[in-house]
Amino acid sequence: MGVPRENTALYVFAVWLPCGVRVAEGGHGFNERDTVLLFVRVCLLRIPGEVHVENCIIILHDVKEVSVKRALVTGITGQVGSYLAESLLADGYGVHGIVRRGSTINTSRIDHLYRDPHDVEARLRLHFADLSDASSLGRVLQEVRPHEVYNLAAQSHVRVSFDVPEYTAEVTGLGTLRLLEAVRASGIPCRFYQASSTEMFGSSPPPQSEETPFRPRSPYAIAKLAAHYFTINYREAYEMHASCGILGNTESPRRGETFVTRKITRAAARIKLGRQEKLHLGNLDAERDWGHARDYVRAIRLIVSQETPDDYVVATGVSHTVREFCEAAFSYHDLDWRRYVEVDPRYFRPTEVDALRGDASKARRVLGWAPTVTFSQLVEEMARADYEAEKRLADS
Ligand code: NAP
Ligand code: F7E
Repeated sequence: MGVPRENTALYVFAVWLPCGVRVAEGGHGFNERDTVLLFVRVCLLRIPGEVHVENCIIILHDVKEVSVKRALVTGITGQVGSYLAESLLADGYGVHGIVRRGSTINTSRIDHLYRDPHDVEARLRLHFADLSDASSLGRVLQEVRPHEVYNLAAQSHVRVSFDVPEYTAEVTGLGTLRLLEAVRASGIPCRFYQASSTEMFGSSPPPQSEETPFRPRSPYAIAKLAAHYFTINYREAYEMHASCGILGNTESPRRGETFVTRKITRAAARIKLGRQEKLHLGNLDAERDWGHARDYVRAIRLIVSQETPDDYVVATGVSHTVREFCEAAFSYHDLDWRRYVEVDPRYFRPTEVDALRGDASKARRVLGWAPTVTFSQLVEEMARADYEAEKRLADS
């Protein structure tokens, strides 16, 4: 059974006992009528007492054509992947996520979406694979035969990319090529989304639009740029429906704890609760355009839904310094950030990106997209979520 396939029949049915009692009803999309009968059997076994299917009269009320799409998401356990999975599931998609094997289970961001795969209603499936392993990508593609592929997986930390440059190029850069090649070789006519980044603009001054020259300043940005151009090349060479979203800094309460926003909101909450004394940061003058992941996932879905594949900058157009973020996050707790924040040069980067502020005019014009969450709303939501989480820990 599992995830219904595209253009399968939706059987709306009821099951009656010979005595005239209706014992089950429902509707589900399956490939074959036999499967529906199997489903009915499952329903019957769930009711108290033993009932034999043969003793029932199964009435199929209706058969409708439904279209159930399948999406394959790499990086589903990450921040953006979790919001994207929510959005796709809400729209009725069968969502297939690629997860890599770790020594501990790493699905906390999507646990609320997960259902036992034996559950006939489960529409989220996870597959072990890795962007560094081409054979695993080819296998999952063949198993899922997706209509849409979202490539969100990456070694996504800029500072860390200076420590593991080769690995970053391998996964963030070449990993994208492996996935594109696996899609091309499979012949599956799916749409492809690449998670590009405004980090690729590097030292080009803001505002940065699709026309701004790329001047990358880190192994991460260079790897993302390679992935960006691989995607464009596959679009042009093989007429793939492949698009890139050049996203600005994407934040939310689910942001990784070592990115600056979350590091600040988490520390502010811990300091408020007496669980931490100081917060050590690097460059406080850096300017970033911070937007909410949920807004940006809306843009990603719009990009993929366009008839013609293309590339779009997705950003709020408003930037703030790291210092201003500190001020806002500590103020939420009525704290003066200057008493707690200390600069530690160990967090400086060998080459820094001074200022990012995206110009998303094209996304507004073509996609009709606009952000809804302001800077202060974002900081407040993150500060509140971290306070509640830290409070629970303190109370336990
Ligand atoms: P994230 O939270 O760091 O998530 C990264 C995801 O990639 C995780 O699910 C991670 O799995 C997975 N991954 C890492 N290496 C992998 C590998 N070798 N094979 C398979 N999966 C692997 O990042 P995010 O904030 O959600 O961002 C999503 C994407 O957008 C990334 O590509 C990022 O570079 C890009 N982007 C992010 C921003 C931003 O500000 N957040 C802006 C522009 C573009 P584990 O959970 O197992 O680690
Ligand atoms: O740093 C400064 C740091 O690590 C932001 C990724 O999602 O967005 C992200 O990359 C700024 C930088 O994000 C600390 O020097 C100061 O100037 O939160 P971040 P990032 O480097 O902008 C882009 C668009 C992506 O695509 C990436 O995947 O904050 N900063 N002190 C610090 N940064 C960190 N992490 N930690 C500090 O202590």
